[in-house]
Amino acid sequence: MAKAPDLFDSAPASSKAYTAKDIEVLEGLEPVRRRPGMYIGGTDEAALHHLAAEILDNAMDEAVAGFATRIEVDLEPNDVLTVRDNGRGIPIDPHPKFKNKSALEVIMTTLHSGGKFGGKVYDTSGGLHGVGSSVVNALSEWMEVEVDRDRRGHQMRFERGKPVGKLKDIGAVNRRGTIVRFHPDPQIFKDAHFSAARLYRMVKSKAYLFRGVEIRWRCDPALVRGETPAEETLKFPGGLLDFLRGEVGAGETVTPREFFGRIESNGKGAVEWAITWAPAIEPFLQSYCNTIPTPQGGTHEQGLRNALTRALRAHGERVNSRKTALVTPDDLMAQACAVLSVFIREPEFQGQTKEKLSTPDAQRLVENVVRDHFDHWLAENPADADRLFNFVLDLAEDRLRRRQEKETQRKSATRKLRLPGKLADCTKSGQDGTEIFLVEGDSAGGSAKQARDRATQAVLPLRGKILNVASAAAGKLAQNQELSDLVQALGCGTGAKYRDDDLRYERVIIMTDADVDGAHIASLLLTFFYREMPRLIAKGHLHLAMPPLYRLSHGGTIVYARDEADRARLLKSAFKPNAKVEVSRFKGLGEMMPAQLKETTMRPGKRALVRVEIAEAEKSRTENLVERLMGKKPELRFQFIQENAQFAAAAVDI
Ligand code: 1YM
Repeated sequence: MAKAPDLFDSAPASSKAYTAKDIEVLEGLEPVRRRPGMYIGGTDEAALHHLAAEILDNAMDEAVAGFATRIEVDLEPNDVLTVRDNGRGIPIDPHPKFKNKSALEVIMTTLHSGGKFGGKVYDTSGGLHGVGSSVVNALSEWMEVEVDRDRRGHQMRFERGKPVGKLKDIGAVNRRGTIVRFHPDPQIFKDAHFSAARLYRMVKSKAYLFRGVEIRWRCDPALVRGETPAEETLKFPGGLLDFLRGEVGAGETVTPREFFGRIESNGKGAVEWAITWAPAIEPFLQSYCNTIPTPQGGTHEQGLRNALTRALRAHGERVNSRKTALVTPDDLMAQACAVLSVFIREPEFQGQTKEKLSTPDAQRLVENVVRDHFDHWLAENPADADRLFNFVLDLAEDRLRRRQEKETQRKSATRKLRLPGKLADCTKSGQDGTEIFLVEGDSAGGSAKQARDRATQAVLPLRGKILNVASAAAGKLAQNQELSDLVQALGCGTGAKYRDDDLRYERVIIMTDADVDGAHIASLLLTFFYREMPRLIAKGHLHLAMPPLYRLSHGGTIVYARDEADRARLLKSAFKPNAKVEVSRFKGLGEMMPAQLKETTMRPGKRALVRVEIAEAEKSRTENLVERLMGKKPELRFQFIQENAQFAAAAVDI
């Protein structure tokens, strides 16, 4: 039998013969049947396929160690699986510690740590792996093992982990190797069945991962579906490169040649990889350690990412791109299709499912080897190197652009968050069709919040008399809570910094009580807008709401009057003469029912709004009036009152 080439120059397995005393016995198989989840991660379909993987891995170990060249996997009906290899055959000599037992029996009926067994070169020890054949035996309804060694055949049968009879000598054979045939225990795996497709995929990946092996796949024709063949011989002399080409197919790639490499005997371990960049294909990175899949990545993947990034950056610096530093491992891998396989001694796996490689040496190993090869690859193919560098740089720039956009979105979101807490904002954003009501006091604010149309109407309650900006010192404005809330809610800035585009509402509506205090607050607000946001007024945004002062009712008729004159007019026009009309006076907006407030003052179409304007011709007169009435000099105010005392009633009616 031709020996598969050793992976290592210094491989010890070929020189070190197995002796039964090397076996370290730990415990029987009862714990496995009691808590299968602890050993194979569960009792579902995935766990069931773990059994298959375990046996297949043992055969692969024998191939990778250089003793087997061929493996056969045969799926029969009723979930019976056979795996055979042409390796040395599991040892069968009597075990010194267990007088009447063969090594095979001890191996199959005791839990042991895989690595301790006879110093296998690349056993798959670690985590779920390596606990090996005995766990599969424990969880099988029956298992038959045939060992062909030294030209004689031997058979042994087990049921639920226990031997049924002794090791049988079946006579002379001219083959060599191990055959394991088993049926998973339906008591353990209640509804689980082998999937031909899944097993085929597993088997095929093993063939890609180790070019020194030929795997014959066979499956009962009744079990095959779709693309799974009933029979196939799997051998891939191109290894991972064959795999990559199979996956990428004729898809367009950034560089015509793949980056592929393999180093097999540096004394520390073996590494093989195949990578291409294919923009139209779903990217992937599949990694393996000793042919065991490591879907959670780990140190070997880290080594690959680092090596590729460092080499590509070095290329970027050589061609003098100032943007080299932008390129990260994520950018490089974002559109990569990559397969990575390492072979190391005594690997350690991490994580709940033991699917992540944690051996630190694996990172160094991969990083050094791949860095070296990628440097050469880039230097030898300068056109490809440029294409790849520019491709990855584009991805990096896209990423940064997206981050920038996200950042601006986040910033505008927090700007919105910094709106004053008292503001009940509308849900619609932007000026179009939205309005904000500036309301006097929290209780009126409460009614207004209930009366509003949430989609388009915002309400900002202002507490008490706001600061008179015409008489206050400049610094006071910034310190005043009510006014800074107002400025923030409007979003448009003040003074020279006013920007009409930033105003968050189309209409700003001052809504105060229809009394003297309300008028005062309205005039303070008008003064504020006039001084701090004159363009807001000029653009026609500022309005005064006209809440009623009286409610007149008789029979089913209810009308609202804005002031005394309105009341007198409505008493005559809305009711029959001499009707006993009930007249009530609102003390403030807060007294009105939300429904009343909505109908009389807030609902577009029904309400009366007064737009505040400063007529061009009146400009100097307005400035003069504001200065006199609201300015710093009380004597001007006193003079105005003296001159206008006879118009006092009208002055209230702003
Ligand atoms: C279809 C499954 O298990 N083959 C297999 C297993 C072993 C050997 C050869 C083997 C290994 C060694 C020496 C060694 C196993 N050996 C052990 C133990 N195929 C399958 N083929 N001689 C034979 O590693 O030194 C466990 S499995 F315990 F001997 F190490």
